[in-house]
Amino acid sequence: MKQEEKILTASDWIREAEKVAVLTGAGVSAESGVPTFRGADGLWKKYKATDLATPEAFNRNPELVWDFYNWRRELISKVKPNPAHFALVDLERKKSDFILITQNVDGLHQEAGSENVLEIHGSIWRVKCTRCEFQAEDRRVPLPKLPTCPQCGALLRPAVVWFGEALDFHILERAFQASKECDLMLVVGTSAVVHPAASLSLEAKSSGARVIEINLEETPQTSLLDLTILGKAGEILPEIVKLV
Ligand code: BJW
Ligand code: ZN
Repeated sequence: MKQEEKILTASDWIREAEKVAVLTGAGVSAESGVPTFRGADGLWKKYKATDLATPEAFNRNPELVWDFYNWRRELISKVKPNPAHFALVDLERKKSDFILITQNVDGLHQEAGSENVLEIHGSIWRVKCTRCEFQAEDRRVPLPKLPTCPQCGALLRPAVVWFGEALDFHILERAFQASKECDLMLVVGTSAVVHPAASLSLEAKSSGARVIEINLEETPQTSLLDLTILGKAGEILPEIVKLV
């Protein structure tokens, strides 16, 4: 199928669908200037981003991990949502039953204007205590070097989900429910290797939904999904949504 044909097919399918779910990953924010996790841009100093996103790394060296998160907070505070984020805002306005499930922690979907958003890997703009239940939004850039809990004095950490940690049960349940119930899922800018997020598209597919993938390259799920459109999310998504 030619690219224009794929874009027409995608917009037809979205128009026909009653319930639309979107799953996004780091590729959606790449055109805003936020580095992705895997691939050439995914490096930070001499460490891999994915090696720093673990509880073990934080226990071993909280200062290094906080440096990484402060660097990202500063970077994200300076960037703006891109046409991919805005196209998803338009799509939400066009569809009465719409949910956006994001693995991103940058908050750019909400900044663009998306409303029904599930942040399954947490938010870089929240902190939580390593000892008590304290959790709060904190947008200071930079944060104090090793921030401490206002309630108990213990070390604070970013309120994000690291490897080996459980996702919030209620958020994950809603994400699986939406994936089961949707008629159409758009999977945008994710390498589809991190679970359980990567299982959501498979859940949608096995529950009978059409699943469309938009990515710069094929992923391990490409052959299992209904349609893959290769290209930049910031170019493809506006073209599709315009036709819905
Ligand atoms: C573009 C583009 C453009 C670029 N346009 N496209 C089953 C099998 C095997 C392993 C597991 C399994 N189930 C669980 C696991 C273990 C693990 C896991 O999945 N490991 C795999 C890597 C093998 N999962 C976990 O540990 C999860 N927890 C868990 O399972 O807990 C179980 C448990 C239960 C009960 C008690 C205790 C435990 C947690 C996973 C948390 C992931 N966390 C991170 C960090 C978040 C915080 C932060 O941001 O700092 O989440 S890691 C990182 O990966 C981040 C991302 O959200 C996530 C996914 O990455 P994403 O978004 O796909 O980005 P990239 O960089 O990989 O890909 C970008 C894509 O965009 C590429 O494809 C590009 O081509 C594309 N692209 N520019 C369109 N312009
Ligand atoms: Zn505390």
